[in-house]
Amino acid sequence: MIELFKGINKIEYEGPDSTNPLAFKYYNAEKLVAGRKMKDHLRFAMSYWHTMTGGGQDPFGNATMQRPYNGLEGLELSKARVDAAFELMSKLGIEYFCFHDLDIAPEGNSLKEKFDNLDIVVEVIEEKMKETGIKCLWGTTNAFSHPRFMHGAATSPNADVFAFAAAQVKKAMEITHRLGGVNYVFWGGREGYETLLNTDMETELDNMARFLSMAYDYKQKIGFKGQLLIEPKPKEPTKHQYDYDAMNVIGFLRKYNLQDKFKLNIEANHATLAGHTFQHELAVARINGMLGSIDANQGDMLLGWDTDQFPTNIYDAVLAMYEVLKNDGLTPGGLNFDAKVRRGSYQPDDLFIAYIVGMDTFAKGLLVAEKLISDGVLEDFVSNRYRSYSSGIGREITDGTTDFEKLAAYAMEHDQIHNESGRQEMLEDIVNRYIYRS
Ligand code: XUL
Ligand code: CO
Repeated sequence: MIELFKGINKIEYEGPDSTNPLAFKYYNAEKLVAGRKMKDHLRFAMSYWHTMTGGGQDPFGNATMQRPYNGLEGLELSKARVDAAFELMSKLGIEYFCFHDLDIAPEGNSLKEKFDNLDIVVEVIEEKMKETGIKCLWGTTNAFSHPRFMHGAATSPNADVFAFAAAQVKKAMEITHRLGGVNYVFWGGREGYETLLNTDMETELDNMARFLSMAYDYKQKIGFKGQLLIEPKPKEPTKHQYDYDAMNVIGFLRKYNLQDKFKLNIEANHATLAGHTFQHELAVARINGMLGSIDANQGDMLLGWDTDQFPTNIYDAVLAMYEVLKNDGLTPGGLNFDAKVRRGSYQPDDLFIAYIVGMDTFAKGLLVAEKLISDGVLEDFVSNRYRSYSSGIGREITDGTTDFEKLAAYAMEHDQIHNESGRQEMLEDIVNRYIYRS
């Protein structure tokens, strides 16, 4: 095997005191945490699009990334990217990858050519998977970049586009199945609208449900066992995306009786764009039994768009892992770094350092969250806060043995209300202490 990322060796765990930027400080793959290996809690994945395909372009400037495959084109480029991807994952000890159909092979001049290209590259990927033991966390379809999707894919007013997108998902699902993928993601890149002046929202939503329902039927037909996931996002690229946030998607799935067929892939930066915390979105998915997988990244508090930065915020990582542990893990989901290095961080070692800090942040987040849970500090406080529902009138409310007349009679006798402090600052102090010490 020709080494592409020369000068970068396998990244090792050196512990919290290490100052080596190319070493893990907290991520110790084999370390047991609450009876499970760290790597099995975290199930880290590489995003093919940001890591291999993205070049650092932004609306004001061209690609900046210095990559070993720069200068190549077509299938030659795709194959070199496969080599680079598997070298990077092996060196970082990342055991999963996620991909869009368009990330791995050139678009070609026809649908047939597109599919032929995919078949060629998938064979190369399959070989590499065998050689390295690296697995596929999920596949997905890019039905948003090409101009044909300017008005949407499954929600396009043009039925030919609906059919094209169906053909693409069919193929991408077959590939994911062939590669042993354990999930399949639907992110509705252009499934939304710009103005209701030209949009029949009811038809578009019905069509989106029809599309997802046919996708599920096809999954059953080919015996693909992967979990289907929907990734909510409130805006960008459309002004209003239909899969706005977790609760919105859950409501949509329930309306069309699809709730048992799909789960959610929650992305941190999408949560914040929707005006929620990452933890909020994870908690909504979890309490509804729909937390499937995570796109781990972070946004910028001062910017209103999806900056897809590598996650470095320890506070958010702790609270995210708190939800993951309360969900008893994510399997078959994982933590996909849907993140890209900043445009100025153009050197190959920047890419490794970015993954390292993301992995370390979530490893530390896992350690802190596990301690918070095993000590029960937050859970005990919360359950005590709701104790009025375990006996007396509260118990009658939860048991469904009371009504408004009985409640009103009770309130007449108990109208001098006493509340207790919510102790938010005390709890924040506890979380801080666990971060400092764990
Ligand atoms: C876009 C986004 C996508 C999905 C997969 O914001 O997050 O990369 O994760 O299509
Ligand atoms: Co994403």
